[in-house]
Amino acid sequence: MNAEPSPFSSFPGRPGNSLLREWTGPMTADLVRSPGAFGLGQVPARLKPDAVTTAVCGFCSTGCGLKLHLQNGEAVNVTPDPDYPVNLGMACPKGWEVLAPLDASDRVTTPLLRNPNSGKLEPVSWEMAMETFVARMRDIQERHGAHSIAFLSTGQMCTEEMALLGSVFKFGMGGLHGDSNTRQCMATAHVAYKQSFGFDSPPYTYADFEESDVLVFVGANPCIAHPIMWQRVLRNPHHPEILVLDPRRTETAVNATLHLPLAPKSDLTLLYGIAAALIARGAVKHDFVQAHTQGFEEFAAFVTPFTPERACAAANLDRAVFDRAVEVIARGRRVSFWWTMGVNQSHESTRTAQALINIALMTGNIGRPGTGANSITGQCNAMGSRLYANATSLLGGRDFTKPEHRARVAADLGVEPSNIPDQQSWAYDQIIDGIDRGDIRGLWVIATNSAHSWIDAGRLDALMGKLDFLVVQDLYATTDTAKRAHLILPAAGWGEKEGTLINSERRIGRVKKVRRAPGQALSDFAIFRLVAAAWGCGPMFAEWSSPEATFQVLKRLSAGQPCDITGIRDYAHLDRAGGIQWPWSSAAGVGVEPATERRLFADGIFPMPDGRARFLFDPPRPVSEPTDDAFPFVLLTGRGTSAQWHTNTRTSKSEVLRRLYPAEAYVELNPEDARRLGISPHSKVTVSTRRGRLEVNAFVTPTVNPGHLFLPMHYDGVNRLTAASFDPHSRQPSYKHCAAALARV
Ligand SMILES: Nc1nc2c(c(=O)[nH]1)N[C@H]1C(S)=C(S)[C@@H](COP(=O)(O)OP(=O)(O)OC[C@H]3O[C@@H](n4cnc5c(=O)[nH]c(N)nc54)[C@H](O)[C@@H]3O)O[C@H]1N2
Ligand SMILES: Nc1nc2c(c(=O)[nH]1)N[C@H]1C(S)=C(S)[C@@H](COP(=O)(O)OP(=O)(O)OC[C@H]3O[C@@H](n4cnc5c(=O)[nH]c(N)nc54)[C@H](O)[C@@H]3O)O[C@H]1N2
Ligand code: SF4
Ligand SMILES: [Mo]
Repeated sequence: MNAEPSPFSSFPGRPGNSLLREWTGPMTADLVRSPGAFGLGQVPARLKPDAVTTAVCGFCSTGCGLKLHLQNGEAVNVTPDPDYPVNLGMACPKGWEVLAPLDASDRVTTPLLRNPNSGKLEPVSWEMAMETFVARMRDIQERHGAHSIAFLSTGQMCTEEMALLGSVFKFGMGGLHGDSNTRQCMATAHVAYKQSFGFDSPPYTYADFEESDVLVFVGANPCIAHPIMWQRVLRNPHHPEILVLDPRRTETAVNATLHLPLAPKSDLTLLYGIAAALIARGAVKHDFVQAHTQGFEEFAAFVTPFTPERACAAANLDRAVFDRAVEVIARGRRVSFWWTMGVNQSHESTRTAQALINIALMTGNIGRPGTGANSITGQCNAMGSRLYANATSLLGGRDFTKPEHRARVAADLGVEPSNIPDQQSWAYDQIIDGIDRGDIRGLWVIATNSAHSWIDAGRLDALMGKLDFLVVQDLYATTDTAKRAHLILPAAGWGEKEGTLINSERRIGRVKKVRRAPGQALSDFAIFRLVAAAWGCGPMFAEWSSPEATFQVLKRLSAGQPCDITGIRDYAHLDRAGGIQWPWSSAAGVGVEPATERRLFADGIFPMPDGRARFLFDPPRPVSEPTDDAFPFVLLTGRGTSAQWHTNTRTSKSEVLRRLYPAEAYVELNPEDARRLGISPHSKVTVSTRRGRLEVNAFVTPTVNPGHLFLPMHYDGVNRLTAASFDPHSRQPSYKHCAAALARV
């Protein structure tokens, strides 16, 4: 491997090394002892809890508060927290079952190294794992350059962990390219907000769900994907109008007052048409536009040709439905616009998100209760990864390319400015193209299952064979990605570690160690510390000694940024306050406590140098793969049930959740298409595209329109069908459009 003395020789990883002792280390210390206060009825004696603590859920970005019922310090049960401001005592099935994935029989409990002779993964010690990691990555760097190694990370670990990973990799290991699954998910919202507002700032608070008189959901299915946010909508006392723009008649669309079943990827044209019609109706709040925005006149001129006829033709909508939508938005006093993956995952997603932002700005629906252009995030810590992962943005929402930003971070961290890269990382797709060209030879994948979730996964699968060294850090060695690894690092999961997550409304909440990780699995935080020590850059991160110490480092880095959190004292403060939304600056003054629900831009001032939000727009573009005679269907993908999470590595481990979703993959198709093709319900069909084919069960339902197919993303092979196409600004994949064919088996 390496002819030089092992870099490991200076590694303090001998028996007794504190870094390696974590699996026997203490559990969350600040447990509230309240025996018998749970009202749980008859709990088996074996599981009788003796204490309770709280944490936020580790699945979706709603960030529900959970009560963890403990026996001898270990969580034995979970109930929703009635006192947490997010969920007010509610939880979805995944929240109730959040402990189940930890007990799975296929948890990986030691590092595993592939034996080059047998080709098998074999258990090794952490010392051996770290020695191999450092030697192989260093060797690749020596032969192919410092930037020939890369990481792909996640929106599903704690902020402290993400920040440590990005910092160790970029400041300590000399790497440049690192991105995460947040690219698949929130890159569009990040770029859209940054360009329009000056900073990646979702403006809302969940109270807005209850305070709107009009809610417009675009490409979002909260009934399935964010069920507790939807519960907040149901608590709205104002009998709100609910508009849903979705090609499918989703569970959310069924509950709307008006469903716009628009043609896939016609959003941009339709939203420009709606904007033009609102302007024509005189629905513009000129005072607000004049005082707080820039570029409205150009925008108004640009959208003028988007007549109702043109918008309805592009979106295949009835004129009456279009007119009604315009009227409802124009008349609304508190209109909120919510979007999720139907917008973010498109070939022109950034401009589509900004089309919504433009409508909110011009109608003055921002900064007031019940308003906003509101991107709903997906993963439990998507927001943390946007601000603090040090992957594509420099720590604290800064830019790697700005010398003053690098200088500030260098000073705050006490590292040499020259240690901070002065270039942007490649985006996820560019890292993968780099593997194809041979520019990326070593890849470290953390808490994401790329082999299943990346677009055009067949290509990625082939390219993984080109890597000299693939490291996968996960809870399980059984994921599609882990099966390809040369080295597997066993990670502790949610509930087995400490740290914080940031939810959709910018609320920072705590995760606690209420379970011991199995075997020698370590928290991601501890693994990154081990890597730093083994690499020889440990001293650079001396101050990052624990998650809570790291939180203090991140506070310092946030000072003066729009995401300032210097006013949050420590973890205990988060507990006491029921989570705290950013920003919360120390400038508020000693003893001043943050209000429970806070929205941004109440003063109309945006984080631009001139304080004004921008109207941004571009002409709509054609999709990359239109349908044709051979592939006549549009293939849509997304979430199938509230019990399935992404690639199903975690949710499939719960017996309860398994009963709540179909065991076998299925495709939703319209009865008309089924009749035409002679497909009977529940029969086997193949869905094929130019890239692959998949055999699934037919689920015949009028909720999808004729000519459309919907595949839930949770089953193997879905992304072998999808076509790699990206938004040019955010480089987010367009998962929800490609041409497909359907046939009986
Ligand atoms: N149960 C469960 N919940 C989850 C997740 C999960 O895996 N399972 N994942 C979490 C994550 S990371 C995310 S990002 C969110 C995603 O949450 P959502 O975005 O709400 O979920 P999706 O089903 O991916 O997509 C939403 C809708 O977009 C529609 N759509 C497709 N194409 C178009 C289009 O061209 N225009 C419009 N307007 N709509 C279109 C689809 O029909 C779909 O109903 O969910 C989070 N919550
Ligand atoms: N066709 C299609 N594809 C899609 C989408 C779509 O709508 N359609 N949506 C996209 C979106 S929005 C997203 S967010 C992605 C999600 O895609 P992925 O991130 O690939 O999906 P997950 O199944 O959540 O993978 C997370 C992995 O991390 C592991 N893990 C969980 N917790 C921890 C932890 O604490 N530490 C470590 N080290 N590992 C952990 C899990 O076991 C799992 O293997 O999928 C994208 N792919
Ligand atoms: S809605 Fe999201 S955060 Fe709340 S319990 Fe369900 S998965 Fe967890
Ligand atoms: Mo996502």
